[in-house]
Amino acid sequence: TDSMREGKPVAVETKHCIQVCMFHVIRQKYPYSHRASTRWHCKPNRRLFSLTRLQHTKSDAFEVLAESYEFNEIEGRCLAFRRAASVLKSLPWAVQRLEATQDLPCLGGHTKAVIQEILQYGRSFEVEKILSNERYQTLKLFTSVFGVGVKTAEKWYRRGLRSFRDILAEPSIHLTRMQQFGFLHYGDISRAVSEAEARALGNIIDEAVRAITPDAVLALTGGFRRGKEFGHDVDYLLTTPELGKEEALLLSVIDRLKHQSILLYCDYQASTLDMDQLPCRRFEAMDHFAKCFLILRLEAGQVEGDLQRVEGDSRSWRAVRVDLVSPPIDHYAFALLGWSGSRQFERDLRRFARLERKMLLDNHALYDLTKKEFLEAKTEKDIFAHLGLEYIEPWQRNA
Ligand code: DCT
Ligand code: MG
Repeated sequence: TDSMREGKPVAVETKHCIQVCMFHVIRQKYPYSHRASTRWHCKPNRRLFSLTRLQHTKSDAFEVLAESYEFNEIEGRCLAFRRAASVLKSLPWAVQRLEATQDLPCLGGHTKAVIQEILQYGRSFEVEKILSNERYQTLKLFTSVFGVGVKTAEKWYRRGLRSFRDILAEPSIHLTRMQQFGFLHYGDISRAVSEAEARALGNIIDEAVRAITPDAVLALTGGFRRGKEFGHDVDYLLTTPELGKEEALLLSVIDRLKHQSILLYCDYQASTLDMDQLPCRRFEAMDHFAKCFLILRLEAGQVEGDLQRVEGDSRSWRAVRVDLVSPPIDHYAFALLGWSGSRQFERDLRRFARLERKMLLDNHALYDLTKKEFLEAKTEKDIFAHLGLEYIEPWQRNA
């Protein structure tokens, strides 16, 4: 980080802080205006997709490889491909020759072989083989249902089930409530949510929150906070300045949405926050804040422009997935940083904290292992400062 402050490229300095550093390096090398930068992550993406985006399926070659390893529960390789994809995405220039990737971090031999193949033949035979694999196709289909994870998908696949029709016609399969609603609203919730739809939902939630607690704190998080134009859901944090009242606020908001008849599904999870159990070392573990996973009904009239739906769909509404998370106000900054993502950015920031700073960071807190104490933060800026990192805006966290 010292050399980072001096403006020297440090992306290859250590393996631990690659992604965090990549952003700083790229920012210093390629300065851009604030307005332009909200789209900054999109442009290089598009250029990259001309390299690794598979024309016929519109998916990303590395994402397919990562997913295939995820389905085979080979976590290390899965993360390696996600990290490689993320480094390539953060480049403001298109890779045209393999030599150009020489000094980039996180690109292993396997990744480079795939890049070389794509540069040479315009396709990756390994990726094409995965895409035509029946198990991959089936797991991809099953895990696209809300409430179905890799383990369940695998179980169904092993039983010889290959389609939604097979699952729904199989009397011995007992779907969870979440899966039932996942199937019921499949067409809607597997369709991307637009920025305009996210904004409309924001208005609805804001109105509900204000009616209950006028001084409540409500923040859009997830991909939309990072400036993405589309997402798979809409994520919000909501809390109150009055410590201990946040859970009641969330329950009242849910109640209000129910009375407005727009609550199609609600999976409420009460808070299990216990400071004695922190810090948590498992990244993938769900945090302990009170939260709910919802499916809400969004009316066309509430959205500026059109609803995202298939042609010929004459309904005046669509279903949208919404997550509401309610941390106590003294954990708010950590929850905001964690829920703003991206997942890859969070993973790398945590890794940086652990390996470079001997600190444990998660959605709840930052713990200094040397001093053996929790470090307080009111804002995200405080957390970056504790980590000795320059603050970066959410739109720069699209790793
Ligand atoms: N997150 C978390 N703990 C979870 C789930 C998510 O800390 N159990 C964080 C990581 C990213 C962020 O919250 C939002 O999660 P998603 O909605 O899955 O991702 P996204 O970046 O908003 O992308 P999408 O556009 O697909 O919703
Ligand atoms: Mg999201």
